[in-house]
Amino acid sequence: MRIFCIFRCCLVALVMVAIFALSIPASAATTLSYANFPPAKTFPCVQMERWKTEVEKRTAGKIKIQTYPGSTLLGAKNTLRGVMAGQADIGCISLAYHPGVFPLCSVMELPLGFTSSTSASLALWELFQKYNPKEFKRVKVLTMFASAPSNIMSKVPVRSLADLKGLEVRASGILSSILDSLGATPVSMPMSETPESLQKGVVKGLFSSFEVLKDFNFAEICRYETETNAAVYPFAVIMNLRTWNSLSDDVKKVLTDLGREQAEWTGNYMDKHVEEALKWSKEKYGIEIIKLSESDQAEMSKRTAPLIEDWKKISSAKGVDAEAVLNFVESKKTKYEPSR
Ligand code: DTR
Repeated sequence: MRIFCIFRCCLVALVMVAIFALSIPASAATTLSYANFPPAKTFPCVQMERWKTEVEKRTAGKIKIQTYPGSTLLGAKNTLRGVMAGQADIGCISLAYHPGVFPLCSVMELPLGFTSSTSASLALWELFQKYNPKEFKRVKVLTMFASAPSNIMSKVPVRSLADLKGLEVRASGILSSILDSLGATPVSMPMSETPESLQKGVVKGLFSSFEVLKDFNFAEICRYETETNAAVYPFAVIMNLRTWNSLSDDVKKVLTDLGREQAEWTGNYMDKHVEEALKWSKEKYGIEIIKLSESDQAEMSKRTAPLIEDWKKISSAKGVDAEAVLNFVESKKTKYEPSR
């Protein structure tokens, strides 16, 4: 009887251990949070979801990414601080929302004549790789990319530079200075605040890449699209340093290997999406595409050129070898621009 009792106790204990062991996954995945400011269907968030899928696949389930689009974890202007402080492990930032903070990489906000997001994204990523600028020393940069070139989307037609005079147009960073030099009245704000400002009439238009016509449905309110093919907006995807240091070497390698690939993927996605968005906007809202006259285009180049000199002065004062950086970006532009 006693032996039977001991046997029964052992059996129960064994079953309990087995149940416990089965309930623990072989190795628990680490979940990382990723904050992004604009709505889910815009390009910074589309690239975020693609990055998440690739990371989860390539780390074979070791890493899970919890994404937070639409400023649900951190907003446009506090993502940089929030990631440094560990409120999110990863965040996507638009450099133009932080004037003066990125003296070297802000070169990409200048009117340098990039005509595609792909070429600008690759140039930006390689610029970062070459200089590893100290402006990013408090975070780990995972990838970078740039928007497509910026154009004016407005409620009233802008057929010439004269039409732009005094018009309130939304932009950010050096792109606001570009508008200023063209005679507009720039109103600086993150993209996430733009829909409301357009609705309320605080601004009469915006200066950004054309894919927002569809992704924010701006084509409904801004029926006039003036091609300026002006500067792009640079972005960085950053990680908290403590999070980065806690990752295993194989995971770090996956993330490192993905950096350039992700920049190129995002550029390609963006360039194709701009075309789709323009087609959609023409069909749905009959938008008008306006081209500036050659003399206005020449005037634009003349008026915006001093911004490059201003950037040289400002960045040199912060220890940047401005001339070398500009030459480097020019050489990448020549390498990656689609031949026309
Ligand atoms: N206009 C720039 C960049 C940008 C272009 N498309 C989107 C979509 C969502 C957010 C930002 C952007 C900017 O505001 O940063």
